[in-house]
Amino acid sequence: MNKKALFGFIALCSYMMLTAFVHAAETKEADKRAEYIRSHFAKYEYQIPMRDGVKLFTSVYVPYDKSSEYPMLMQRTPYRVAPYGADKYKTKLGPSDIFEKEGFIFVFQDVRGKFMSEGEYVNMRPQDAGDKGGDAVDDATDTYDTIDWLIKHVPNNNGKVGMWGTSYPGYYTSVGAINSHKALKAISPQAPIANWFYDDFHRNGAFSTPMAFIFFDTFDKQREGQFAYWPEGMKSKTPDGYDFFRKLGPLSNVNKDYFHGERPFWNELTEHPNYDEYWQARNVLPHLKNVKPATLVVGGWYDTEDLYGPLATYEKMSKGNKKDNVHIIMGPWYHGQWNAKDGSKMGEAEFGFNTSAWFQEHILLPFFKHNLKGTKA
Ligand code: PG9
Repeated sequence: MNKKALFGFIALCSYMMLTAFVHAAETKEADKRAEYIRSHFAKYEYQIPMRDGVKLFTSVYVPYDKSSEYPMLMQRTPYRVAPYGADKYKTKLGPSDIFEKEGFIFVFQDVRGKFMSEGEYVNMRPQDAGDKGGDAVDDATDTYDTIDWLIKHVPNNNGKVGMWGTSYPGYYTSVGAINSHKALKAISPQAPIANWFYDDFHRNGAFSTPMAFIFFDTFDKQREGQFAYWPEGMKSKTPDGYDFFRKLGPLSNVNKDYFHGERPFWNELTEHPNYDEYWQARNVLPHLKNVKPATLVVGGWYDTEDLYGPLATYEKMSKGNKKDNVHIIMGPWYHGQWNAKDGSKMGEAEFGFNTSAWFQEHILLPFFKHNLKGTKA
């Protein structure tokens, strides 16, 4: 073997050993975090009744330590609160382990019509229960009813609730601020969907076929009752997405060849190609005024899914408010990277420090501690 080949071989072996070492260290750290959660939190599962009788499945993790009462940090999500079963634990509860060690009660809820919750799912449900009155429901009333039940039933809570969530869960966080429950003291809508026509599905008016096709293949599969598994998507016939969508032909071929009319929201998307009343009814921004909870909107300048949402949400919430309780932080992040382990770079661009860890430790955790525990900001 000549010198050049030998050097290359040594370099390759060194790289593979380093990668294996880093992977082993990360796995060890993840196992340690999961073990901390299992040994420090009791898990409860509830079916919480809404005002119309529909029950929403909710997992709650309560610190075993009873030396003080704890605020609740809640996520309402359409993406599953798995694992299900009081003996099966999540391996992460907060954005990072400093939230679990700080001490909160962590709440995760399947939103109406999704997974183990009852009811009918409506994408970006129009927020109109307030106009209808009585036991009319929408995502805001479900949030209100959930919080009201939690503070009355969850052991050792201090009567204060925070919400956080990214993307679609970010939308459910924003909605919590509509006619909000008085116990909801702090919300952090992160890359929240605000107006779906502009957020994920159109760029300068052009429909994002791949985003919608791939997402609704599984997300919009209709269900017969509650289930815990993520629906299986169709098997791709090619690894080349560009080639697949190029050969797809007219949009009508999606139902003809793939969905066969069985994805209702896909049908609605394609029946409303322009920003008409259908989309306007799903725009949550007009409802985000007189926001009472302290609010920290989060977004990433390199977010290719929801950059519109955080900027529009902040503008609407802050302009519509008399109090100075709405703030925003934008960073050099892709979609959700602010809650990831590594925020030190974006492709070739190095930032010189871990921006995500800095955000979690110096911005998000102090925000919730101050507003939910009264800690000095
Ligand atoms: N807003 C993100 C998304 C939703 C639907 C399709 C594509 C992206 C998200 O919730 O992740």
